[in-house]
Amino acid sequence: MPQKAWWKEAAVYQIYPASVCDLNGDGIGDIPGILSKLDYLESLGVDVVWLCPVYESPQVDMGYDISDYRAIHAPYGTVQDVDQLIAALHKRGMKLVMDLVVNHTSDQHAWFKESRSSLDNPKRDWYIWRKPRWDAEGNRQPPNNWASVFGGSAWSFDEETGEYYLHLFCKEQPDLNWENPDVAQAVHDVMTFWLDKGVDGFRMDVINFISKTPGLPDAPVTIPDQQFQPAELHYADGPRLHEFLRGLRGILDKYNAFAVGEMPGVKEEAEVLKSVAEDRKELNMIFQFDIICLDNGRNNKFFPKEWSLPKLKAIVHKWQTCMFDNSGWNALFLENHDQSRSVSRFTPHRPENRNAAAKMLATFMGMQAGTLFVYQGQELGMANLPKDWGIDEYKDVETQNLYRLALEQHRGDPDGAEKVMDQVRLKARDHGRSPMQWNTQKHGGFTTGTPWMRVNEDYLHCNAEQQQRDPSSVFAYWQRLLRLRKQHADTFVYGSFELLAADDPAVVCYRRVHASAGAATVVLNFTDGEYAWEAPPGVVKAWEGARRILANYAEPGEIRKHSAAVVCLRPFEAVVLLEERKMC
Ligand code: TEU
Ligand code: CA
Repeated sequence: MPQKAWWKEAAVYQIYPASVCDLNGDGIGDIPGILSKLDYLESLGVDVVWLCPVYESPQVDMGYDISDYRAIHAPYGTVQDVDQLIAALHKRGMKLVMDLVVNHTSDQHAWFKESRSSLDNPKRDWYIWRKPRWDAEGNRQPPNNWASVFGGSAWSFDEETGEYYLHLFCKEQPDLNWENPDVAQAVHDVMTFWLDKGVDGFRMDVINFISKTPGLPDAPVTIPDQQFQPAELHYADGPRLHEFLRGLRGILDKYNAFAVGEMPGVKEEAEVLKSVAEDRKELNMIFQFDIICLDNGRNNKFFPKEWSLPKLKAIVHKWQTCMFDNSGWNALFLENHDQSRSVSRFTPHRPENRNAAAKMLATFMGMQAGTLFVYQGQELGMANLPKDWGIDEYKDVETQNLYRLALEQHRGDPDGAEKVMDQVRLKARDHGRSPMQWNTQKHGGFTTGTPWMRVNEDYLHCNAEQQQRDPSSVFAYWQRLLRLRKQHADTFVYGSFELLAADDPAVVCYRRVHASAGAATVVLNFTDGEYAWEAPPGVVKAWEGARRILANYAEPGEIRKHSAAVVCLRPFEAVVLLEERKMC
């Protein structure tokens, strides 16, 4: 049985500050706007708010390029506004988690400006500088073949000092050199600054990228038709990662603060456990990427990849049982600001079944063991941007870069442009970044000005105000789900996990079992059609006898008995059946 902790039972609501609520009419969401929505968050039933970066930033990558860790990006507000947010959340018994982006800074950060100013500047070694390589023709080349996550080389040349600097993301996001102990110290100081203000913890951006393979060797060539190669092998989970994480933990422990690490590219159980197993004293949990990379194809995410339900189930089973058996903990998420909307991506549906699909996905994730992360708008079943929007509506630097790269790679294919656009429509980060849809007023009530990004036109029938009034809405379903999870925490938070019907192509079925509190069975139809499911006998018994504590259809479904019992599931039907133990 996992040890109990507040953060295991918590539901975290992720906020993308630019897109929540614009209170002063400049078209950009702001912290006062967030403050005006705390009643809404409290009524949803979440416990923690994770605020994406609000620090001073040139906004090349929407605030993930920070130029001052102790100042707030002016359009979002001031440090005093954050103080107020902390106080207002604490007054409600809620907590605030800030984003900590310390693999890299902005190139406009004072540290980098100093670093690039001369070869012997004391901050030179705070970033990763290397001399050029020269090819056989005498052309200057980057120091190695690593590709940036956003496409192209991970190195940029600095004319002034004649060296390249490393940037795993945009060229405006130079990587910090964690080999220099002053860098770790500076990061610890930033953490202390915010923890002293009362922040309850951090979500740590690409935190497993901070230790690189010494010598920065070339990555193996895995994409032969591309000059620069994926190099996670050399920068994800490097040799000193866990030493650095324990350093961060030292600061967190002084405040009993919480940490969730974002860790793209870690797939091995043993490696993940090093970061999250309780006795390791590193992080509370990490974001693991298996599910959200399920449909990313060759070369980059704008190439398609078929995925199947058994594959998805195998991933869930792997991480659910791994954490239970090894005193680790999962962070449960299907959406964030880097992903498209789950209802569009994982459950292609007819329009009339959209809400059922959104509720089914909520159930799928919400009944698993782990800390639950809800991304703004997910609680309304917000969907991807309309299909007829052109590439110009997509503002994200990753979308624009990878789109161009994918087009190049489809050179000569007359359908290339359309193929790439199909993937953009399915997976671009922009889908998760469009403004919140509050009501039926212009721009969905997000702003009285001109929104920085166009509001999804479906706000007229998908918005918070209508859903708050409607007991059959996706919002009301999430409210129930979050309440039930708390009420039956022994089963849903701490219980064991058992996957049934692992190979069924349409149904997800799992059981959560707690020795004394009881057991629950979750049945989910992942298809847009009716499905006659030959259910295992135990499930049939539960279906007939147990209490339906959560369901996305009002009336129970029918069971037909032929040779075996067949449960007739309706499109995207979701049912949670609870067998409570009788107390004697
Ligand atoms: O994301 C890290 C990351 O790996 C993403 O680039 C992700 O894989 C990709 O966007 C999926 O399409 C973090 C932040 O969450 C992201 O917003 C930042 O752009 C990135 O780091 C750089 O800070
Ligand atoms: Ca504003």
